[in-house]
Amino acid sequence: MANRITLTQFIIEQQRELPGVSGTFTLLLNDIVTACKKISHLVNRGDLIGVLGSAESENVQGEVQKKLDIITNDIMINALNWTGHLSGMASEEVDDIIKIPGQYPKGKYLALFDPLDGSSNIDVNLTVGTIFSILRCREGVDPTLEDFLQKGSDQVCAGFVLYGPSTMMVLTTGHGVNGFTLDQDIGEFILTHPNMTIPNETCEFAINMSNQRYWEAPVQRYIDECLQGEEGPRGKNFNMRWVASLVAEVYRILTRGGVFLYPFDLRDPAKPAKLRLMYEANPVGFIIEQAGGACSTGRERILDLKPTGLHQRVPVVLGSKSEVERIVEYHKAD
Ligand code: AFP
Repeated sequence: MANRITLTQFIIEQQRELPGVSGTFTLLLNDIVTACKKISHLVNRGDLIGVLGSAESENVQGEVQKKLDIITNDIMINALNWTGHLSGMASEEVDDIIKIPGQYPKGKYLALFDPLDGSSNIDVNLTVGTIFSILRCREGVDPTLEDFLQKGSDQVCAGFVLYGPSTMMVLTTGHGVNGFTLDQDIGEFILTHPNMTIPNETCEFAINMSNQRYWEAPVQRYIDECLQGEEGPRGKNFNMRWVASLVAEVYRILTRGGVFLYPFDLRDPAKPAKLRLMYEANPVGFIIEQAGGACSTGRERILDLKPTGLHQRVPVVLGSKSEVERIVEYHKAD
């Protein structure tokens, strides 16, 4: 008990080792932590405080919003817009970039977030999460869209908070991946999962099989070989999982390996895939790579993509390195 390291202590100690660090980043991260603790409380209280169910509105992407999508978006914005650490924000729930109100100072970072990922799970009491990505920005300016459209490899920090049986934050600043569990009694995230590393070999895949008829040949081939098990070319049996909550899938892969695919599909030519690059694929891609895994569209490394829009969608294949490399090989051979 005496040696428990809090998230704040961990970040301060990590930042001390870096030259020229001002401490602003630690403060920004604390703002995010505060917002996520509030969200954790609401998710946990659920119907007792009437926050479940549909808001009967649509977000910018035409998806039906849950009440909690709107509430959590407001929590994130209101926790971050006044502190002076950010120059701007972007959210899954908001069409344009979110400006810092004129009365507040502007900082040197941009925050992008999905305030409640997996929110279609909220009414069935399954795991949901908040995903965030931090980028650098020209200090003190009103950022333009172009300032946000940075490659995933330029992220300063990425993380997600998992509202599951326990509330956890998984974080990288480019020096490995660490997991922290919220101690509800003292209201602090405690380092419980240092140096998270993805096992390279795996026998588990995650994909929404109901979309099978829309997949391209390389993904059909990969999944077909997994399904053939011991009798097929892989010579081993595979297990399958699909939570429909990216944070839960990524957390499982961080702890016991596996591969997750939300691949390119032919359902709707306007949507090459489902997941969003800037506040879903990039942050989880950074985390996965920092934990020794890989993250690709099937054809390109996700973190190398030059974004073209705030809400751009990308195919995602992530997880244990050898499996992702195999899927990339199948795409090359196609
Ligand atoms: P929601 O936030 O709308 O529930 O979407 C969650 C998500 O973006 C991601 O977390 C899941 O991996 C994926 O969608 C699940 O998609 P399907 O519902 O098509 O399986």
